[in-house]
Amino acid sequence: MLAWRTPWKPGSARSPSSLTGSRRRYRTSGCRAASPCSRGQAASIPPERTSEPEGIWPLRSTACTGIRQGVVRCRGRGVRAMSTPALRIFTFSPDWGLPAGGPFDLKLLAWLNLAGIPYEQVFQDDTRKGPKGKNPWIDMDGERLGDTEIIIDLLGKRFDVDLDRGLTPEQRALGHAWRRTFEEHFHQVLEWELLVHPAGAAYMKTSLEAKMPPVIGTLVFTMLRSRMRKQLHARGLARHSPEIIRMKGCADVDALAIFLGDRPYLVADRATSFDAAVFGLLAPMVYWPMDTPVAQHVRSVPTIKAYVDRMKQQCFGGRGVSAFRAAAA
Ligand SMILES: N[C@@H](CCC(=O)N[C@@H](CS)C(=O)NCC(=O)O)C(=O)O
Repeated sequence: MLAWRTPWKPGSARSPSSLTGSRRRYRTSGCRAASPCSRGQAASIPPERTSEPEGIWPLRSTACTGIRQGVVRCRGRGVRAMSTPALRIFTFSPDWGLPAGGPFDLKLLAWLNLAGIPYEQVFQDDTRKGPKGKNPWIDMDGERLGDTEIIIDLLGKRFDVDLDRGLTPEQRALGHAWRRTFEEHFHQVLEWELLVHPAGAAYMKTSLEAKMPPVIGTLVFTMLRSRMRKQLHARGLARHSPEIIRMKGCADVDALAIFLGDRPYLVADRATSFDAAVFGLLAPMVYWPMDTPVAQHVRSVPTIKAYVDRMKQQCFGGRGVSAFRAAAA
């Protein structure tokens, strides 16, 4: 069934972020639209204006022409095929058999695919280009927006999709706690293994040197590693010895494995937004080839490996990195 949606009005709850203020109408197929009573259940985060003054952000001229090969168009799976806002997702390049190398990229892409929202993926490895200096970010109707939690909240309202519809307050609270654990603590462990641990650092150095001119690649790696060390020291994790860091990371993984037990998903019998988040943070470690200690542990726990494989299959159809690269060519 098709339904005309009310046009966006500035300040309305459903309004995403369009700064154009146009009275455009969007058509959606209503099959997955949230029922009126379920709307607004998701935590509401006020939209932020993040667009740059005209002329400063050379989005089309730089991001697109510069990395035209890095554009993948993903059609929604049947939910919205009509006139939809132009939605571009800026992520790191694909790696490790995944459609993007960043955990928060994977979270957002998984959520979008589960929600059936069509988008265009643009590879952009330079986080400084994002509105918050972090990957990923989106561009929708000309407005750039960072932070996956805010993006998901806004897109959910804009497209009337709530993957967490029907969850009890307790399920939401539990999902929230797991998401925060992995995004705020486990993420630090992931970053430490990727850029500070010798095995991760060696991989990243080689990878950057292969992508960039010789001296530049080495320089970028050195700057990135130094910045990450400082960030992780400020946040606390890098003040510990490698052994303590390993134990802290493994503790998150073991707790999750015990909690999951035979459950296919975190808090429901279907994938929710919380699964998208936890999957995003675990997936790089499951599939990257480096033998860093926590990644090795993640891969060795059958419950976790099966959970991540299940989510990957469901969200990305089990495609390998060559498929993602080929789609972008
Ligand atoms: N809370 C943010 C976190 C994003 C984030 O931390 N992205 C990392 C990559 S995984 C990043 O861009 N780091 C670059 C930096 O901190 O300089 C979100 O949900 O999007």
